[in-house]
Amino acid sequence: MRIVDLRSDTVTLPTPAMRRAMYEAELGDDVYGEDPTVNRLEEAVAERLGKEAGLFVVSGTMGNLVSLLTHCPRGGEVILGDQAHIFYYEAGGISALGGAHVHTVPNRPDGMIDPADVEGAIRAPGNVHFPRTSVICLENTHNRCGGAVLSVAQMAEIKGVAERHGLPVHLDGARIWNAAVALGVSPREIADQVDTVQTCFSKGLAAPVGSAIVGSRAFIAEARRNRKIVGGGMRQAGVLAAAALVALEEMVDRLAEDHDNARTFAEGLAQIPGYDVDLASVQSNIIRFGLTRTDVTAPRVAAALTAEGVKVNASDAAHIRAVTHYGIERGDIEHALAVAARVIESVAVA
Ligand code: TLP
Repeated sequence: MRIVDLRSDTVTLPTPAMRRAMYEAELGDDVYGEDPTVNRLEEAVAERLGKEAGLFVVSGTMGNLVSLLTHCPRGGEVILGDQAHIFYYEAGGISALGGAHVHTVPNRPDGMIDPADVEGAIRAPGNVHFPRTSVICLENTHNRCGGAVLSVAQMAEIKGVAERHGLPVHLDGARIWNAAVALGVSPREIADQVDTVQTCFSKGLAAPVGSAIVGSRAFIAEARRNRKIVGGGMRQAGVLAAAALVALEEMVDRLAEDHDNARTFAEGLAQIPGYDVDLASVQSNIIRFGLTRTDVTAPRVAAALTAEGVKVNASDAAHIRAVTHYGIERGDIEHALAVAARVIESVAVA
């Protein structure tokens, strides 16, 4: 059976250039700061995002965790959207391991959190009853909001609130590269609106493993210590950083193809009776869609599509997520649409 795997851009396999770079990578012990390839990657990502320093970490989850351990003392408060990946999908790590107190504000469908809500969530300093607000988090592109892209102006509004209260802003920029391509701005312009960024090489950029945190030199020095605490000090990690360097150098511009494929898939799906697609919400490589059929749930349709080789995930009872990525071609999208048309006709009532 032909398989079209649209579950996530995390399923991407490394390119031939990545495999070669991994084989040939110059290595050393990174806990001693002696892996030249890791050092090169950390400098490259910091430079691209306009920050003083970078730190290579195992995963996006570890990048967000280490960043928030660094921003937020135990009992300190993290303000973030109620649809944030950090809130939803990171196993509560910032509370379990960091003792952070989480304060959510509603995410709008466009991925934004209302600046007035954020301002209202910030605790008055000096009142002994309150936890102390430590950091505000944004996410761009926004995973659970269907890959929605925050504009630089939207991010600047949150930055303005944070500055008035002397607070830092952390960006979960797992897909900051998609955001930059979708907005037609440099990734640095996005990163300029925040103090620290976590970004992934293993999503649309197709590296097998790895993320980075960027920020000021002092922040990264402290984050390096926190990475050690969570067991993330790696040794000859240059084998992984080598692939991430290729990802940065060769895989950013092609994200536009993934965005085009996502749009084609969404437009095709919108033509098929039974699927409910808000085309305006499809802004990058993620398509989050619902159903107009009321007799079946999203998990049931997702399972039926998957059984026919079009692998997708249900994100809740009413929504399915499809993600385009390196390795998915226009022909795969056409095939997936044909399967989608067949499946929605034939899927049985639960
Ligand atoms: N997201 C994964 C799953 O965890 C849901 C996916 O398939 O989309 N921030 C954002 C915005 C993410 O989308 C992800 C991964 C992460 C952080 C965590 O990255 P990893 O998987 O490397 O820990």
